[in-house]
Amino acid sequence: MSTKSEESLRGDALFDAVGNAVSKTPIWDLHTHLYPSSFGTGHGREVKPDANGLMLWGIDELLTYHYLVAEFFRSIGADHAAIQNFWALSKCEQAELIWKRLFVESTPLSEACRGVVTTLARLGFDPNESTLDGYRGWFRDQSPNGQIDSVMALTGVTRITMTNNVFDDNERQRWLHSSELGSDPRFPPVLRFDELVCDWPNAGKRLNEWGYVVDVELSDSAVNEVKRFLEDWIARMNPVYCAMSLPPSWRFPVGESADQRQRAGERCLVSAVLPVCQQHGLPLALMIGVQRGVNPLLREAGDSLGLVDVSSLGALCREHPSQQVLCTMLARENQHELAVTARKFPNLTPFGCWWFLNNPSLIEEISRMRLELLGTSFIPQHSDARVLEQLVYKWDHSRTVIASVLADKYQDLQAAGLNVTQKMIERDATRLLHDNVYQLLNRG
Ligand code: FIX
Ligand code: ZN
Repeated sequence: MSTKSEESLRGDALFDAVGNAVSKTPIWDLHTHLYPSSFGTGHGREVKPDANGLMLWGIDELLTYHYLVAEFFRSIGADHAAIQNFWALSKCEQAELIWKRLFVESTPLSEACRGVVTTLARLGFDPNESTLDGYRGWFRDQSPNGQIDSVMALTGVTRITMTNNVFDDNERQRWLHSSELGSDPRFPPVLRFDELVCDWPNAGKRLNEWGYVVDVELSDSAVNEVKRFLEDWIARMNPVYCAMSLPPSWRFPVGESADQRQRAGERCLVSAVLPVCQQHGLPLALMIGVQRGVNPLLREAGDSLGLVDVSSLGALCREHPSQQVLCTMLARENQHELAVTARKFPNLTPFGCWWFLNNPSLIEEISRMRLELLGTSFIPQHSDARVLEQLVYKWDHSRTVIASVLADKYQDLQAAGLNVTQKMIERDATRLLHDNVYQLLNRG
C-alpha cells in the first residue's frame, strides 16, 4: 500500500502541493551583499551607530536601493544638476523623495517598486502610507541582530552567503581587525577579487602596498605572491567559494589581439586563482556580463550589461575539468547558450537570474528553459539582496514563479503517464532551493 507522500497527485491537489513545497523549503541564498551586524550597522536599538557599517537594513536603505535610484532619476527626468543635488542629500532625504515620487505620486509597478510593497506588507505594515514616519519608528525599535533572525524566519532563508570583497578598503580593514567576522553560521563568507583578473596593474599596486611583492609583468615570483595573498585571505575568511564578476570583453584564452591587462588577467586566473581554488577544493563563481559605469553620474545605479562570449566559459571548464565553476550571466540573450554549455560540462553549474533578469517574466522564461535542458541540476535563483529586508520580496516573488513553472512541468509529466507524488515534489524543491548549493559548497 502506498503512503500519502507516494500517492499520485492531480489537478488542484498537485498545484497546492507544489506551491506548498516551494514556499516552505529552506533556502540557501548563494549570492547576496548582506552582512551580519558584526560588520557594523548605522542604526537600531542596542548598537553603536557606525556610519560606514556594512549591514544595511530598514526602510531608508530599502528605498535608496540602486535599482530604485535609477527609476527615480528617470521618473523626474533628472538632469546633471538634479542628480548632483540628489547625491548631496542625506539618506533620509533621498528616501523621502523616492517614496513620494515612485510610491505616492506614481503607481509602483516596476519589480523593484513592487518589491518594497511586498516587503512592507509581509513585515506587517500597511504599504499605503503617505509618509515614512510609522515605518521608521518601528525599525528604530528593532535590534539589528534580532531583525536578521526575524527576516530569516519569515523568508525561510537559512544561509545568507556574503560577498566579501578583499579590494574594498572599508571591508578589508574590518577583517584585519577582527578574527571573528567569518564565524556567524548564518552568513557564509565568499572571497571576491574582481580586480585580480580585470584590472591587474591596479590590483598589483594594491598588493605591493599590502606587502606582497609583485611586478607589472607578473613574473613567476609575482604569481607566487598572488597565491600567497589568496592563501592568506582564505585562511582569514574561510570562504565557501571564490568569486569574480567579469565584463563582456572577457575571453578565455585571451587570443592574439589581447592587451597587457587581459594577458595579466589570464595569467592571474590560470596560474594563481585556479591552482589555489583547487588546492582548497573551492568552487569559483563567475558573474559575467557587467559593463561598469555606463553612466558614472548614477554611481552604483550606473552599471549596465553586454553580451558575453559563452565559448570562453566552455573553454575554461574543458581545460580545468576538476574545478567546480558556478556561473551567472547578465544578458538574457546569453541564457540559452549558458544552459547548453552546462550540458557539456558537469563541472559547470548555472545559477540565478541576476540583477536585470530578476523580474518575474524573465525568471519564468529562464527557469523553464533550464529545467527543460538541465532537469534539477542548476541553482534557479539567488537574491543579490543588499538590504536585509529585500530577502522578503526577492524570495517571495521567485518562489511563486518557480512553483508555477514546476507545476506546469509536473502536469506535462502526468499527461504523459507518470505518477507525480508529494515525495518527488519535495525532493525537487529541496534540490533546487537548497541541496544543490549545499552539495557544491561541501565537496572539498
Ligand atoms: O557585482 C555584483 O555582485 C552585482 O550583483 C552587484 O554589485 C550589483 O550592483 C547588484 O546589486 C545587482 O543586483
Ligand atoms: Zn551581486
